[in-house]
Amino acid sequence: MSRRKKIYEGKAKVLYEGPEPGTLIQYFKDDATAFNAEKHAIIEGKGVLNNRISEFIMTNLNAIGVPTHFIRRLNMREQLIREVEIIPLEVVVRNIAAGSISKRLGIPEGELLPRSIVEFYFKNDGLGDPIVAEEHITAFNWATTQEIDDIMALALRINDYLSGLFAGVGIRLVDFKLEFGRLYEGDMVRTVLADEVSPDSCRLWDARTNNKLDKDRFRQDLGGVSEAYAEVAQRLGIFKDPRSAFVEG
Ligand code: AIR
Ligand code: ASP
Repeated sequence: MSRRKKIYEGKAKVLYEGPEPGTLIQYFKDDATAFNAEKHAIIEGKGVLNNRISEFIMTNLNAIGVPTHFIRRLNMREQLIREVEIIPLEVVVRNIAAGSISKRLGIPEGELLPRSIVEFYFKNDGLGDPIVAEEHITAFNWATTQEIDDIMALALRINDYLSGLFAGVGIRLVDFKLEFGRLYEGDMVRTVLADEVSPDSCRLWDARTNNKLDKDRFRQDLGGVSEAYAEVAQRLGIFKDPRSAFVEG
């Protein structure tokens, strides 16, 4: 990594100044954190896998007309993205009960939800990303009513597309987290998908065995984290030779 300017460092990624105004470089680290960073580890190769998986998903979403911040992958750990103003929400879409909804509402893990549910969390590490209602979002000006409508529509389209994409490779998309940003183009503002879509931000279960192929392997100390991520990448057809997932270059 060179002397280029660091714009932001998160738990699993770093953002650097991009080559042109309005662009940034998103670097994927091997760091994994959970439970508001109380738990931390380095998972060798995770950054490389998430870079490739997120590239694949963002490229496919762009192709079906979902606007994203993704421009192109630069190398094994970096991608060129458009600079956006991140909307301070974590948008979670759920198809099957797991994680916090099971805990909060007592719905057994694995139960199919009556319909897909979209939830909003206030993106604030200090507060542990609390769940919020649209009332809070608009009252505190985190997003406008129009932006909430756009986010809802995009989140459900992304859910439909990704559910099918994963089903096609024998994986159930249990739930996932999205982040959106404001893309300023002249005097226009557009809501676009930002951040990443990867096994760090999704729950992915093998359709046959219900084996977890996502970050819950780390959260629950199940082991085989990078192997599970590599399995997801391989099933999506990202690597012809799965061993190449672990070769950097
Ligand atoms: N998520 C939420 N915050 C950070 C992440 N990665 C993702 C989880 C899970 C979904 O959002 O990985 O796929 C719902 O998480 P939870 O903990 O609310 O059940
Ligand atoms: N990565 C977040 C944290 O550090 C949340 C999670 O994915 O569990 O707490």
